[in-house]
Amino acid sequence: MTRRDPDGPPSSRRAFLTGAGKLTALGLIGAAARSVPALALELPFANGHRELATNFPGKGPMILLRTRPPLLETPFEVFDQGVFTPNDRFYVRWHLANIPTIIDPAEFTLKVRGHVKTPLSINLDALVRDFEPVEIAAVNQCSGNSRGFFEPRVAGGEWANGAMGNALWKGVRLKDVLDRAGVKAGAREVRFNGLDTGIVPGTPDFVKSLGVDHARDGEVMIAYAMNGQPLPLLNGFPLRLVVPGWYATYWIKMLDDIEVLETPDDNFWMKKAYLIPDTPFANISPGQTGVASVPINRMVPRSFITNLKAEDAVKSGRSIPVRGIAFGGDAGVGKVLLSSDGGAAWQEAKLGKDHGTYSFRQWETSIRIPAVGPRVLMVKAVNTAGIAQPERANWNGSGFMRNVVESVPVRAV
Ligand SMILES: Nc1nc2c(c(=O)[nH]1)N[C@H]1C(S)=C(S)[C@@H](COP(=O)(O)O)O[C@H]1N2
Ligand SMILES: [Mo]
Repeated sequence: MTRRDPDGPPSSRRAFLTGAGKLTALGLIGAAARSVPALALELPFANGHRELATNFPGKGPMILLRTRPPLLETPFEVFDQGVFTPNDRFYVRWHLANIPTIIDPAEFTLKVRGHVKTPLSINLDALVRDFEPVEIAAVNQCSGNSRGFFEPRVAGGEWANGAMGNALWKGVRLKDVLDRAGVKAGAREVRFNGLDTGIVPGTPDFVKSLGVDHARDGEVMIAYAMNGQPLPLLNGFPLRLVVPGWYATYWIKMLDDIEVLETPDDNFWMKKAYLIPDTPFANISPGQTGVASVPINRMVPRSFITNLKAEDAVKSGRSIPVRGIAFGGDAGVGKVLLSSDGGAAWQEAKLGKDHGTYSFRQWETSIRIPAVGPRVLMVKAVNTAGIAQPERANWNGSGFMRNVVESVPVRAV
């Protein structure tokens, strides 16, 4: 396929999307059938043995959690390589196994219907041509990122820390599309659906909703490009919702249907799944009952060391560079603090370029460990709203919203 300039005139932008469709001819089923991973790795928790898959369309080497529907984790070293996560290493998460393997961009339409004055059916050409393009850098993070580290352990996909990624998303404001349809007075929520469906009859379709004011905040967008390229099929080609600062469960992929609702959405994925305890950091004690729950929503701050990993040997008595990434959740990164003595003393790291409130932010500092022996490095982010990562891990039965201060035990030699 030829890569075209997404910033070019509408006809070339259309060609940009059209060209991308052909990539998908590879197909998902074929990829799964050929899935004979050659490499393996150990994630640092029980049952952490994983194979590395290299044969999913549009994807480089990815940690394989499940083939169908695909769950592919980003190998952690990718986060040391840049502030944006490359499309071919961006994690993948689907709930339902019927995922179109070929999408014809010329045939694709996005419907807007429900409690609106004028229902719309917009093709990709019109979406790109008729609405103002916008760009936003934002972290997409699965609610269950890092679930594998939960103690006591919980059911669900056992991700390490790679069910997240940062991209520069380009598309149109959801608000502009809703305004074109004309949301009627009395609208409560806006529901989003993609092209994927379940295989077993009666499987609830994967749909998610946002409050109408949130949907119209001017930040929520319908993205057609990611890091300057069409979305990979597995990340939602040709359109996905981007909900900056909110967990990725709302970021509906292969988005083809938007419905404005007059009543709160009581579908399975809003009322039964993706609920969190209504407590700070979604924290409860294991076994605790009777806690009210709410749909998962805003992200919380996190930070990671990316150039050192557990059990690495570092030289004592000299300056050692330490760097990593942080994000503020639904706010910017205020500061990043590093400890080289297990949390007794903290030093402020230097922050890298600011790509916007919802982006990863790189940080760097240096440490000097005086004597040989084991040492625990710790990193803590405080967001611009003053919320800091907790020093003790939060816990809930779904394994959501982990954001404890990360510890990296190293050996000074
Ligand atoms: N259509 C559709 N969109 C979806 C999902 C899905 O199963 N189907 N999963 C959601 C969840 S839970 C996550 S974590 C993100 C993952 O986005 P990614 O695969 O692009 O990384 O997609 C979201 N959007
Ligand atoms: Mo997710």
